[in-house]
Amino acid sequence: AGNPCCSYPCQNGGVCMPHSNSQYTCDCTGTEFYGQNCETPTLLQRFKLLLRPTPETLHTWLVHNKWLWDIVNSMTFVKDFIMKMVVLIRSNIVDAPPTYTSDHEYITLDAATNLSYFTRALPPVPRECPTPMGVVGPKILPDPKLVAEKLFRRTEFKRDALDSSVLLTFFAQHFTHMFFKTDMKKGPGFTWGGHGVDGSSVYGPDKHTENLLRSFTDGKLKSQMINGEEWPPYVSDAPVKMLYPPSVPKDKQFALGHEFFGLLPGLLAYGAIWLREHNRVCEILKTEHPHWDDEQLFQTTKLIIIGETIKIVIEDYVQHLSNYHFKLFFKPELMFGQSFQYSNRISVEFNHLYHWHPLMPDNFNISGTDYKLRNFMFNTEIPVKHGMRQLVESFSSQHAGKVTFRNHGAGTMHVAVDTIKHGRELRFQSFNQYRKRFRLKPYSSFQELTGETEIAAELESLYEDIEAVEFYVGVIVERHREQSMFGGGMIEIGGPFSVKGLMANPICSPKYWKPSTFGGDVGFNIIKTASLKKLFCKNIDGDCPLVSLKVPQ
Ligand code: MNH
Repeated sequence: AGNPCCSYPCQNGGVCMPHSNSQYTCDCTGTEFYGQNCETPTLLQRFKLLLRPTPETLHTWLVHNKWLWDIVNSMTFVKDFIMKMVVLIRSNIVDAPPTYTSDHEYITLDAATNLSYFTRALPPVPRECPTPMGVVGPKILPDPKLVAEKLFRRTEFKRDALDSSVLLTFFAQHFTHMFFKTDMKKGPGFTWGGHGVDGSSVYGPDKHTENLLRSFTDGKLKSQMINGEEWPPYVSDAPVKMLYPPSVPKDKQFALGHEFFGLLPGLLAYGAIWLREHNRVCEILKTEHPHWDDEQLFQTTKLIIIGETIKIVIEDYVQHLSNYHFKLFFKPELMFGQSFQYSNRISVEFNHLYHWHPLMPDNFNISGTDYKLRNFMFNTEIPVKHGMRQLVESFSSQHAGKVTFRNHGAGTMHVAVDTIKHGRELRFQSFNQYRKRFRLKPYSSFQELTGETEIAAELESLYEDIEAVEFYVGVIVERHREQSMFGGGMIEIGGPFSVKGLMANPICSPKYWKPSTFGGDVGFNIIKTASLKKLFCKNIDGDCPLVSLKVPQ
């Protein structure tokens, strides 16, 4: 007899325990449901279900009724309450401490203690199950290359509906590579990252790299002046491990916090602007504390840079992605005294859903010159030649692609294929299982999933059963919500991981979040007033350039 848990009989977050006689029990503890399959709500839960608006309704409210949100945004008590609820409700959906890894379909202590694992929101499908998704769908899933060709390859460039700019694209890539770091030597379920916003995209993944990037004077990082602008040092001056192709000479290889950040001028631009900001903050702290040594200036500036990062991610980046009329804000005090764990673990599902390669256009226009991706990649001359001002203005003026079906550029198709392969190797449960895990209604038809007919028909011919659609395929081809960059799955699964990762940072905890940690009010205020616009404007000479995550009309 097979494993009865392969059919996922336990509902509402109940845990399935198989017995030797092909029977099972559902552990409904803490779910507020009971019954054989945790299918019956308790009286209290029944009321909650009646009163709680669906995620779709909430989204509709948040992207409409601007007049109402304008009032809400002006009332401190009301907006504080809403922001607190956003953080608490979203982060409650993420298990802390972490529970699962990709190596076991049950809870292990390793899941909590072994930091080389990405964690898992849902455990893998047991190996002995009849099909890759449990009991439903084909025994052998369709060829990943075929799936990518039929569903992902860009036919024509579709631009993002919110007019996101390429500056947004590179922000997403630069920011998330701080914590999405698959350790392929160990396998797709493992990571060499620090599980959160740790500044490693600027300072490197370890102490050794950090020391190579430091100047050891006044807390500053090594840098060089080219054409009157501050840029990162070359590898010859800061011999960190970087992955450049042989075509880039050693004396043209910039040294950055992440080994891949030589890949694209947009990543180099963000690397350089954060480096400039670090060195700028060092000078401010040195004026404030003339007696501080290099070490204290460096360490305190690093804390400020992490604070600025979180502030900008919430108030500029997530604000843009969400498109809500409610103005999100960074206020760690809101969580004090609430039940909230200041620890975070990156899940491999979060990594997969963040493969937003459709954001990338096929060519890049910098001040009138069109570069094909092929000539843009690993081209370290471009940033220096055009300068930071032209880069940021050009990125702000070019449209990003729409994260949807048939919009992966040729240069990133292989990444999509790998993502599908990894999802299978890690035995990801189906997209519908993840919808349920994150409090969404599972789809009942392919049409309902895509909101159209052509892709729905392709999907059906590939997967046969709606319950067998894979996770990554689901989040990409899903019908978008109104006034949104994504479908409901991307938002409701990604949102909790994102909010938890930002607010569970150590600097947000009561013993850290006070002026003295950041060199007094001067440092604390740098965090509290940070914005993407200021980040660029304070670090580019002359007038403030155009800095926008949205292409101006
Ligand atoms: Mn991208 C991983 C290429 C843009 C997010 N990306 C990878 C990998 C390659 C790659 C190669 C390695 C994965 C593999 O093959 O298994 N990515 C690119 C290229 C571009 C690019 C050539 C632009 C052109 N990537 C982007 C953008 C995002 C993004 C934009 C948006 C957030 N990429 C990811 C994530 C990973 C990844 C997330 C996973 C990283 C990891 O786990 O190590």
